Amino acid sequence: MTDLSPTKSDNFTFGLWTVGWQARDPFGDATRAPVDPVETVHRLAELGAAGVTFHDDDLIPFGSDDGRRDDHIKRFRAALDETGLTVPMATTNLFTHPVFKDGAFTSNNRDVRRYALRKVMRNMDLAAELGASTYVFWGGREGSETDAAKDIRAALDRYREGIDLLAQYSIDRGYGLRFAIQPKPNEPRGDILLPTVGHALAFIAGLEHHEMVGVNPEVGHEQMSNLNFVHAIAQALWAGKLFHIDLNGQHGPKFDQDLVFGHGDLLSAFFLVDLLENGGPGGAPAYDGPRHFDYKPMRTEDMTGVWSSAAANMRTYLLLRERAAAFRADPEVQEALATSRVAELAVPTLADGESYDALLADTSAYESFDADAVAGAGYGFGRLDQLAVEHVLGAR
Ligand code: GLT
Ligand code: MN
Repeated sequence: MTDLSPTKSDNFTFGLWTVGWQARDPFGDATRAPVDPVETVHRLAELGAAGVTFHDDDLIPFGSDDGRRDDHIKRFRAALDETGLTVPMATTNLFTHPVFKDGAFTSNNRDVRRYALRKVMRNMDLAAELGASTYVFWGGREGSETDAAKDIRAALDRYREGIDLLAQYSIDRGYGLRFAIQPKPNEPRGDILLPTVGHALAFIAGLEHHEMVGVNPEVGHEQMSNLNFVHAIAQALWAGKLFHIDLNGQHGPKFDQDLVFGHGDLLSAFFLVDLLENGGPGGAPAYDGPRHFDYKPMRTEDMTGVWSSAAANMRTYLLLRERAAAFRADPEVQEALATSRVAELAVPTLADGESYDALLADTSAYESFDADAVAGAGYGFGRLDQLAVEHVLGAR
């Protein structure tokens, strides 16, 4: 087995809010004490992570005056310098303070929308200063509980207005940030705008600076809608829009579990890693950005469990990467892939320069095509699936 100690070249990153989650839930109080971001940086560095990400309020408690703000930033910077950890991504907390109870960019209250934009701009300044290249937008409060109270078309106009303005701000200030919109179907709102990767991609196409906006899909968020996360990532890659990714685990459609990566739908996690690392069945260019873990250590755990769960995310990813490499290298898998005609899908359906007239003239395509005979042949997908399962289980 290959070495499974994470190194900076694996490009694993964590949000401050992940290991720092105090495990408050709608039914119970915190089970853990706050964690100093400086400690998080040191711990993550010791564990082999490459970077750390944050919401403005994770680093600088909401309401801090300028002096306190500077102190928090100075201490954080010093920890980054000491450890060599980077800040590849930052984001804004537009959901915790009650002022955002009806959303931020899409609140019915215009003053809240203006305040939200200012809050983002302020943290974009800091993100750029710390060298971030990606800015995430998770609109957890952008939504509604009742269709009586929200004009969804107007909300989408305001969402677009907000992202357009902030994109222009990044361009004018020379920040070079790329924006990544993070979909989620529900929770905390009853229904959230831009609920899936597909919705987000469609929204992005209508933005003024659409070229600098992509998606930040999260495993559990798509799976909450019973959608196939690997398909979502493949479509985002296909569209050139996978700007960032949030890895975690989820057991099907229920509340957002934010489990350790792989501790949910393990087979999907395997195929995801295979796609990111090897391009999946198509062998197309893979993702080369941070492998960002957006998980929550279980509420039952103490701090020992917090740091071991952080390590577990990286170890599980590396195990799956090793398993995916073994799967791709297995001659029997290669033979099964050929039997299943997987590579044939990459061949255009019409020949180079062939017109529909030529297709109409090709009697082998229709008149003499034996549909019943072709229908009778199996594709062997079950054998491939079993080979994948055996590789995941370490049986091959
Ligand atoms: C929050 C949410 C995550 C998002 C974060 C980014 S915040 O924890 O549950 O899915 O990635 O704002
Ligand atoms: Mn989540």
